[in-house]
Amino acid sequence: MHTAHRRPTARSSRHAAWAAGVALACAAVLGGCTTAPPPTKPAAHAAPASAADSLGIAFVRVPAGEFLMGSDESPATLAKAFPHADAKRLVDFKDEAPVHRVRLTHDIWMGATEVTVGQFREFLRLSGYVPESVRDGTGAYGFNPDYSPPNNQRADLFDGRDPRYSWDNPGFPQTDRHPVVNVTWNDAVAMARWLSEREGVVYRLPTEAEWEYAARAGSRTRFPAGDDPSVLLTTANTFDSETALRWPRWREQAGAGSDGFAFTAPVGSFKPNAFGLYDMIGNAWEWCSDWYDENYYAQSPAEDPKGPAEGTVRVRRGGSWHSWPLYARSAFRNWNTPSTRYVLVGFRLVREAAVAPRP
Ligand SMILES: [Ca+2]
Ligand SMILES: [Ca+2]
Repeated sequence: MHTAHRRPTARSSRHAAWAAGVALACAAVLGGCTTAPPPTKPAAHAAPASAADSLGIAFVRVPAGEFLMGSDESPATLAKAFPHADAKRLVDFKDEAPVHRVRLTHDIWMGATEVTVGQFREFLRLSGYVPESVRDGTGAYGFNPDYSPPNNQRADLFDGRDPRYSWDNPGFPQTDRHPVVNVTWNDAVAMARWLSEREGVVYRLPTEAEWEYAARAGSRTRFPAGDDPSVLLTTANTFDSETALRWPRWREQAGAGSDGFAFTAPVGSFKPNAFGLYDMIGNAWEWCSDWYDENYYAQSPAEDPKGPAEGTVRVRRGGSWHSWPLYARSAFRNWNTPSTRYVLVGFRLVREAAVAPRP
């Protein structure tokens, strides 16, 4: 499983790698207006705190700034904070180092929430776009109470890949206010491009650096609300005692109580972070625009890093409703191929703000 992490292959993902490892070891995420965000001069009267696009997606302004990206916590330190974690997992976070200073030179508008099922549905209706999981006929993944991960050779956590599962059916109830999942990186980019053409403003996925800066919102702790995994129970939707009822073998990895949601939560169910962003941690993983490179941090530019020029897998961030606290840390990096559709993975969009004149 660790080899798979170091050398991403066309179908590999860390999640699948963990699942395989766990299985072996255990035997193993309408309406609105068309108001365009104004140029973001940081004058008190100039820029509102939020705006909405034509699909009703609310965006909040994330100001330009600097932060320390990544983590260099040692396995020993992590072992103290996550005493139930397999020691082999704790050496697998070298890609989070070195901690390095990153400067983001432009304000951006970021989706206050993950893109919802309702917003994605409206995108499909207006654009005629067909999601990759439907177009290629192979479907997606889903929760099936009768599915037994350890007894399946693929060692996946969920049933699939099967045409009966899609963005519209991950096997558990989703309302239009839940984060859309089972959407590929390509689907997310298609939605951003369509919105860009429709509104004449650039929409895109966040870069990995923008994502972490936005998630941290000034924090340097493991999680935006602190270092102790218990903070997740009141601030994010992750793998908790409710989720563990369906996956009891990982009960020890779960949070020490319930966060109120066994599966996805309606977006915005928890308090926003200091930038006014909801669910950066947990609920649905969020696609980023970057290619993934485990060694990228050692060589990335200090200003507006955009990831390696090429790669085979795209970054996703933040953990999901099915992520253990260890994997819901602000610094944790994960990835999948651009055509991966999975029951835990969604996205949020960035709207590029007009650039204020430089002094
Ligand atoms: Ca939960
Ligand atoms: Ca999220």
